[in-house]
Amino acid sequence: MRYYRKSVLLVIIFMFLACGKLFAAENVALNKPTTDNGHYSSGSVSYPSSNGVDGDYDTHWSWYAHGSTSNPGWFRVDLENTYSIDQINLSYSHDAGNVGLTNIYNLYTSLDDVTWELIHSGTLVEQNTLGTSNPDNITSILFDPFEVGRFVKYEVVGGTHWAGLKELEVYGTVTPEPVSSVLFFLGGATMVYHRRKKKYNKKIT
Ligand SMILES: [Ca+2]
Repeated sequence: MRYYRKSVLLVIIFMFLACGKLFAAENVALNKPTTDNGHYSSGSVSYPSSNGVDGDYDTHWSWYAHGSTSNPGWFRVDLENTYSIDQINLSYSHDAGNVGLTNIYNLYTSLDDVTWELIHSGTLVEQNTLGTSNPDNITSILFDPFEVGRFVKYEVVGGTHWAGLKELEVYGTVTPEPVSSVLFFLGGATMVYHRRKKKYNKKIT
């Protein structure tokens, strides 16, 4: 009976690990590789796409048409693994008090960095965030059911301000192995365990 209980406990632990539920929510886009279709750079001033995932709300990505509303401008992040994505946070704010200016945007996911699926569209509005409880103007987008992807792209397609973003944060869990594979593995491990136990019992009797 004791061995049976141990086996059941092992099964439960493996199932939790397979589902990624033992890990706390973390921003899986943080400091991951990025590319864009252009960013502003002049002398010592630069706003590369890496600024959009560096975890710092004081840095931002800005498209090369800095100061105009030409579109579309985009940057994408490689999560370096396939995730079940249940939340994306966008921090939109510029520092010059441009209250009311907007970015109309699309969010996409991709498994291969070639074929893209539109998962959300919206408008970010520059707010007067001084002295508010949301100083970084963070917009949270929830996905239920979750979206699956390895790459996430933020694309600005209109609005009254040049494309820019302080942070793109992605929350989710690594896409689990198919349940059939997990069960197959567990079944094999349990069989080996019981065979060894039987062999051992035979030896000592
Ligand atoms: Ca940043």
